[in-house]
Amino acid sequence: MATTTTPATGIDAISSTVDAGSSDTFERPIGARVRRKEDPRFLTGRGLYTDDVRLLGTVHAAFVRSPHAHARIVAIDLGAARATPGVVGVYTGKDLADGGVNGIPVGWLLPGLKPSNHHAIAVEKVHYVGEAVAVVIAESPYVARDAADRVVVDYHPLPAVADAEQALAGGAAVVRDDAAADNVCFRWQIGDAAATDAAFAQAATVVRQRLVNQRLIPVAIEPRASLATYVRSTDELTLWVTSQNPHVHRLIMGAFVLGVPEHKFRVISPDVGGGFGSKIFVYPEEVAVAWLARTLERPVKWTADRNESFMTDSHGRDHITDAEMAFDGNGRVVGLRVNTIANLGAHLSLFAPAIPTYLYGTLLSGQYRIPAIHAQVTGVFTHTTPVDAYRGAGRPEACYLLERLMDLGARKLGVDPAELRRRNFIPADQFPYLTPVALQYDSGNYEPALDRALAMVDYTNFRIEQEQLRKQGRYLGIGLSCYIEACGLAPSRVVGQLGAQAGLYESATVRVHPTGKVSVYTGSHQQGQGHETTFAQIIADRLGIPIDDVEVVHGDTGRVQFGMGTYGSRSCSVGGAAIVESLDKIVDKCKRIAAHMLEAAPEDMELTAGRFHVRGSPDRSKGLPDLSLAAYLAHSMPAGLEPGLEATSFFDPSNFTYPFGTHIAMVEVDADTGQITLLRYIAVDDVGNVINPMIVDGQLHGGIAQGIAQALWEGAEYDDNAQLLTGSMMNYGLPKAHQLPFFELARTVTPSPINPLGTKGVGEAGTIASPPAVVNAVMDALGPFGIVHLDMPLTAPKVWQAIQAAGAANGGVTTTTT
Ligand code: MCN
Repeated sequence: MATTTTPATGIDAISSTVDAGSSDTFERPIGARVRRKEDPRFLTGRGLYTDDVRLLGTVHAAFVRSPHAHARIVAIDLGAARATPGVVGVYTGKDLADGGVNGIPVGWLLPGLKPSNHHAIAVEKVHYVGEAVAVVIAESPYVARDAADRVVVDYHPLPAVADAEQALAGGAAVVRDDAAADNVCFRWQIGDAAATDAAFAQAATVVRQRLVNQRLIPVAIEPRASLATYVRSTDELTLWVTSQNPHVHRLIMGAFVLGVPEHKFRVISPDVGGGFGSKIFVYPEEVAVAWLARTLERPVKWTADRNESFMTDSHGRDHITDAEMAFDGNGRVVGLRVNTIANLGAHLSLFAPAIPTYLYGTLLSGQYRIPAIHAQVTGVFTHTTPVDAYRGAGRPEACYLLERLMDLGARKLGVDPAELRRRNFIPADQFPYLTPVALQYDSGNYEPALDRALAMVDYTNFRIEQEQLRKQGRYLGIGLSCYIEACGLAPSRVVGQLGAQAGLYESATVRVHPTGKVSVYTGSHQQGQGHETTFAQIIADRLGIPIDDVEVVHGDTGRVQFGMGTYGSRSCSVGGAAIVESLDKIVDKCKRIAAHMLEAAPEDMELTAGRFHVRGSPDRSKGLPDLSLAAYLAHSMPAGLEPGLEATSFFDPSNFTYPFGTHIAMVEVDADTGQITLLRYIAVDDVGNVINPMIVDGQLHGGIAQGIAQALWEGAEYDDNAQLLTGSMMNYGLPKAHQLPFFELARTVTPSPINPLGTKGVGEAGTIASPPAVVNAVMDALGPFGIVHLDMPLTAPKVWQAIQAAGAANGGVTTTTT
């Protein structure tokens, strides 16, 4: 069977089988639905998570947390806690500061931004509910918890503010004494204000909408945890921690917070049970645990309980936006004006400044040709849990805004929403495409994805049926979302200029052992994305060896070279590309050794299905084990070639990758109750070449579920005193499987030219695309009531009230149920 090779990359397109050049055929691992290698251990309870690590002599930490959103700490009485049998010690923020622990820094600086001083344990003041005030160390976690309850803190409560708009109003409580009195952390803008004003002045039609993209709380199955141990004799500190990026953890904690040299500090992040962005950041608890292990010279462990997770894991989203879109007489978008207030919480979390700016404003062109865009963002401190990256991070907010405006525009213009989008798509022959908000899209072809999705949903017939059902008092709606996202933030040179305090490359070492088995050491790390399988597929595909002969090593600074970790859907396209570069070096060396053994010229050697053979002579060949053994025995190496068979590469991409697609939601709204039923969900995605279609589908399933949940159920709520009202599973609306329809998935394939695999990211696509698809569908269903917009989450009471209000406005007719 012939290969299907994509000219842009040279990588075989999905689901291919190649002729091995002999009678046997070699199933190409890339593109195959390989079952996840890691699943047996996860499904049988044999995963090793941070809390599973047991060290002799471990003591346990429990944090005393503020019940107030804003208060001065007048005094702390530690006496009763210290006197509790089994307590080893009790420590305050002052103890840590006196012990040389610095504040946690910010990893992305914007011009004029003044970072807050983020102590691991509060000193003098608390700034949000749940902030740590003291830590108790005891022989058991139960004693530690009980003793923590015996710490008496004398607080002087101060006025607090949770809402970002209210924090900007005159007379609002000042959040931070060490920041601006107006609670503004930064003001940032992108695009051309004058050109946008001119476009609006000429526009035939303008739609305007205030949009609230509500605050979300990441709820990973595994709560955050840390365990540290210190060995005095070797001066080595080891920290096990729930981290998506252990090297970044080590660098920041070692160099900036604790003052521990990197070569004496090992960070291990074993299995991680979900992160969704929330485990990228350096958190106060792990700083305290590491410092205490060193101070006490005993292993110290802390595992968050669920309430602590809700209060202290970094939250996501929380934008209030005034958005306006201008159209010409032909329904072409001529301008977009955006003014966003972004709630940052009480402290600047590690990458917080980047999320509502470079990961949001730069995405505001979407799939469309928009000649003039201007966006302003005001980052605001409030007395709430810090806000940072959460699956999608800025891109869902941009997509939601654009796709809601597209639907509002369609309604006002009287144009079909699919047609309006099609009219404004960037044409396929315009790539690479430079947007007015500073990004250059690598590749794209938007119409086929839209066409496919419309065909799958039978759009034309749906519209006919929708009309008929409305006459019977049934309100069905359909919603489109044509999304784009930017994955694999890069290149390091550019992000450095934009304020990133880190590079954004990825590393990989491929080590072929003497017997031909392979270990790959990757700087990426998994929290459920299946890297142990997909990375093994990349190696097995190239070297022609069984997937089970490949071991993927990650998450340990003591074993893996410096790497940047997993976030921004980068691991396949950046981490995978680093593996490919190392494989190139391995293959090159193998060819030279094989040529030497076969008495041929290296340039005449070819690799086919695991055999290095002389071109045109498949029988004159050597397999990988022959060559690796030869490389390690080194009895007869080609002149000038060193023994051993391993290679390291750092891949720094020249650009992001830009996956895209069209998602369509179909809903029915019960006008009597406001209840929404999701009837169908269709997703046509383009993530370039695909390594493992099953894993890609799984990533989309999870992402879509999270996005639907934002649209319909989830939302963090604070009261007027900045108390978190949704602090547990009882009152935070996580999605449940029975609420979700079967997801109907399809793909188009437009390879990315900027990495050797031709892949684009998929980890966040579903979360980005789905909220506007669902909200657009509900608004479409509510069209007959004259309701044009409701903010997420679209809970039944909210929808019901809107229908009642619309009915009252229409003379008391609320529904037309027969
Ligand atoms: N993949 C593929 N072909 C492609 C693209 C990706 O086969 N064209 C595979 C990759 O090899 C990888 C998986 O799909 O196994 C996801 O790859 P990628 O899109 O590169 O994303 P990352 O691996 O970098 O994962 C990060 C991304 C993000 S940013 C969040 S948030 C997220 C997500 O992935 N959090 C998750 N998916 C998650 N899935 C789980 N189960 N848990 C989380 O916390």
